Amino acid sequence: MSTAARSSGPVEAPSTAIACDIFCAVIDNFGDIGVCWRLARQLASEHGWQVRVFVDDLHAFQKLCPSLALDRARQTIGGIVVEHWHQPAHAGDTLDVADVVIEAFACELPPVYVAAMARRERAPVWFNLEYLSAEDWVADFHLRPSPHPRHPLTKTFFFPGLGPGTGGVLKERHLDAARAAFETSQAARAAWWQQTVGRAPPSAAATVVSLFAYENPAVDGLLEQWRDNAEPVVLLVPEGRVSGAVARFFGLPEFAAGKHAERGNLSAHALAFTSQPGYDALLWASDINFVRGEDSFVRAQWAAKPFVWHIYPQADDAHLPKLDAALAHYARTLPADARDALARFWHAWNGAGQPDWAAFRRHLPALKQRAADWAVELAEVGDLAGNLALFAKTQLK
Ligand code: TRH
Repeated sequence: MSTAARSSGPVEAPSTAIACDIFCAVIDNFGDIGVCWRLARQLASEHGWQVRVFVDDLHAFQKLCPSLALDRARQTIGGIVVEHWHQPAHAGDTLDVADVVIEAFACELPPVYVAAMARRERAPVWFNLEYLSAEDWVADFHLRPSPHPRHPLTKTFFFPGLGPGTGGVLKERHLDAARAAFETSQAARAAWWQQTVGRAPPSAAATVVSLFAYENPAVDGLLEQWRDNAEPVVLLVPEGRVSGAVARFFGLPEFAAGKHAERGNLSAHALAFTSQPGYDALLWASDINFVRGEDSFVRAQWAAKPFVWHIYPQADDAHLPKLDAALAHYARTLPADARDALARFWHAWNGAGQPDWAAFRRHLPALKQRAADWAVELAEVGDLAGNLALFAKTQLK
């Protein structure tokens, strides 16, 4: 274990704790740093590791971690050292190589750092943490070693996934208890509504929908269907890429945090982008969650509510088989008609056809039950941070 002088992790003493460096290059959006920060916090708080995060975009990071200072090259947040990483050469002020090195999403490590890894008396455990995919091939490639072409180092591919034999997805130990505490406390929910939109919770007849998505041509038709819905729909929209379309629908110049608009049976609130724990509460407060990318997609599964996924679009529609692979897991035990309605709705939300809210809504009881059952099934794959920590420890022995 590292005996280097680092700021201590919150659980174990610095001299015994495993030191871990996570390198994160933000491609766009929030998922890259969202996943890395969640992993960092879990490795520190649940496994007692001393974690350092190298990240090249503090602005994206600050959105989901408001206490981050934008002007500091190095800072410590909740026991985790955050380095503003100036790619590609920068590797921290001191070349202090960790026991475990995580290269997130195939970002390239600084060559000077890799050379220092090779010089280290004991080679670090080196992971390439991949993007999440529910496809079957993932289990075959998970934990495959890849020897470095020049240095005596081996990189291990760590594949998140939704099925057995994969690395699983991130899930904090306290998460289910926190969700249950929120869901069973009328006072907590009332306080959340008051704080978030300045109102009491909507009536039980209303359907509460959270909407986190990329720009999406299907949203216009869906807003119309919600406007014309027989029962009230309360829409909660964190400020972002879909906000422009919502503003246009209501004839507003923008739909910025704090704004509220109504048409027919649709009542919409624009929310400020919150911290990651704040986003979980939004998912728990809603009946149906529209999520995107990777990390919010996972959080919606732990929220155990029906959800609709806007997958990150890739060139040549490479994302479509991934969408279907996720559906194959998630919808596996649904009755055929509910499964078809869900698949049609997800496909429409991702560019194929028009979303049919009435058809989706008709199957809500089955979708709710499946969402709850799926959260239990998915937990059986094990939490990603725990799976990674366990593998690293076997290598460090
Ligand atoms: O922001 P994203 O679209 O990120 C994507 C994906 O990660 C994708 O795989 C990757 O290739 C691409 O970026 C470059 O969606 P994602 O993954 O859901 O990340 C959003 C993060 O923001 C997640 O950690 C939840 C968090 N969040 C908050 O903390 N507060 C909020 O108010 C909201 C709306 C989100």
